[in-house]
Amino acid sequence: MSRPVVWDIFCRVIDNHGDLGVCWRLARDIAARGHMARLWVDDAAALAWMAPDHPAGIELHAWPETDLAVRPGDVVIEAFGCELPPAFVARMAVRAPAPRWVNLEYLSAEDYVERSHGLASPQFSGPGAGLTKHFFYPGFTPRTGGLLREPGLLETVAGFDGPAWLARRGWAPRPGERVVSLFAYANPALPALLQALAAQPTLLLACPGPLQPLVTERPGLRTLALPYLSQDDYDRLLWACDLNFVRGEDSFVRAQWAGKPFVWHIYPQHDDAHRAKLEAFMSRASLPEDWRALWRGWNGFAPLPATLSGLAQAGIHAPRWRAQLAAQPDLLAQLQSFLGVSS
Ligand code: TRH
Repeated sequence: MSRPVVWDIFCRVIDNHGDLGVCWRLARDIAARGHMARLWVDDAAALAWMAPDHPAGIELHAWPETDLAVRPGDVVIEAFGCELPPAFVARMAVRAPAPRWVNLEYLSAEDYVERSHGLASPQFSGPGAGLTKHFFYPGFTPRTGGLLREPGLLETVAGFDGPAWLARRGWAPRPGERVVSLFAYANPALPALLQALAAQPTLLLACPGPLQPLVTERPGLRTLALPYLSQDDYDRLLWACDLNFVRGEDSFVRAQWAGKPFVWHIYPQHDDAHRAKLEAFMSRASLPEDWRALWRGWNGFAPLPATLSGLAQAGIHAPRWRAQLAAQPDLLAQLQSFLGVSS
């Protein structure tokens, strides 16, 4: 395929910020590699804080409610199973050559991901009859699609001066304080966590969300309520902190690239399906046992441990796990080779 390659990314915001967060990162990565990304989204409001600067190479569009006279791109990404507008699919079906059509799935460490990654779904009826959609699964092993990791990310993290950045933002810890970020869903374990954090002088930087108004200070624990940051600054926050509490999908991945200890608040599902997903990741990453106890406690599957006794070991584990992940090609590089799209 000759350059520049045009990628259409379709995103529906179900709830929270992960759907858009992942799609925006993908669009940025595409643009950074010299391609063109058109992001079609039904609710772009969060981009006001997540992405105040729009880099060249990205076009932002409202979700097309009616047919648009637009030629579909070389690649069409249907994010997280959002259903593409039928009129757009009809245009895909008459485009020559046909666009490559990919359903980008949610991230999981479960075994089914390796089995399902790359599967084809030929379309026998409807406006896309004749096209073939492929399922592309992000993941943590070589037989998955990998994780988004823009070129140069780890070098940037390595050269980052966290204390200076925190000081510039006005969020510097006092001497002897550790710095912890908190981004989470509603969580009844919050009081127990605050107590455990206070066992050692801690500055807790609370991101917007349901827990932010509930975070209270006590001896040993100072807190600051942060505003919503841009994705770039949120990344820097993760790199600057000694420990990060993250949630969902995108912040969870970015915490792994930060190479710092982190605790994942998994997106809760009604049937408790998230429990198997949590366990699958913990064993895939070979998390230290003490640290797993904290993860289970934070996710409501066990009482929260009274202390963060696994923190030191988690600090050794995190950069090793990052190095293991970094040995695999990143998600966009894998997508490109899967689709035969030049970079
Ligand atoms: O917001 P989330 O809980 O999103 C979730 C998950 O993706 C979940 O899997 C999905 O099913 C659900 O959405 C619909 O957490 P996540 O994935 O970390 O997304 C948050 C995004 O917001 C991420 O891109 C980081 C970004 N962010 C900022 O840019 N600035 C900030 O200050 C903060 C706190 C987050």
